Amino acid sequence: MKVKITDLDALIIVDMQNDFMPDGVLPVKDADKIIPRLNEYIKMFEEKSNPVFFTRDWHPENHISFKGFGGIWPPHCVQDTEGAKFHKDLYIPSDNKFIISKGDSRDFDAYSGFQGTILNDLLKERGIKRLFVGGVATDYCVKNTVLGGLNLGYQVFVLEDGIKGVDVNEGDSEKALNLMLDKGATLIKFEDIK
Ligand code: VGL
Ligand code: ZN
Repeated sequence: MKVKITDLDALIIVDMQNDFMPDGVLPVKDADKIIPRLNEYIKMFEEKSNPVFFTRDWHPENHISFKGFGGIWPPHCVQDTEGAKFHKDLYIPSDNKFIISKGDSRDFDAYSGFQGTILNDLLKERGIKRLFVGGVATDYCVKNTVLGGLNLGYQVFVLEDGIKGVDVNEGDSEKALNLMLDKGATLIKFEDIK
């Protein structure tokens, strides 16, 4: 399947932060391996003057998703820490890019880039109808961002060569992908885009 990028399209790169990298506190296996491919997508969208959105987990240090504060996760992506920064090799365009912080208040967690953010408003303002989503983790924030986009009426493409999952339970990422596809998302890879 070939997909032509038009001005209705936006790229969403989910949570490519140090804490989710293989040597981070909440490691996603091989998360760093998708960076070169994600950079190719980012440069392609930049060249075509399409917007690129970077979501990031941006938690206070006593966030409810953390063990000891009611959650299941080790403390991760605490605001203004090294672990919350994007991986140093991730290419961030200087123009037409947006950083979307989520999970930034203590009592509210957000796996979806749409939850509690202005992402949908920014997309609507720009007339965006189709989303291309990559990043981590397939079974948490990618999944929920994709489902959120579908629910809001966007056509959503999942970058199959640009996602990695945490798989707390074996098969979680595969299940998550199947759910996204069931709900109407389409899998694509870099070669499918022109
Ligand atoms: C995520 C677990 C906890 C993610 C965020 O970005 O997928 N996973 N917080
Ligand atoms: Zn989190």
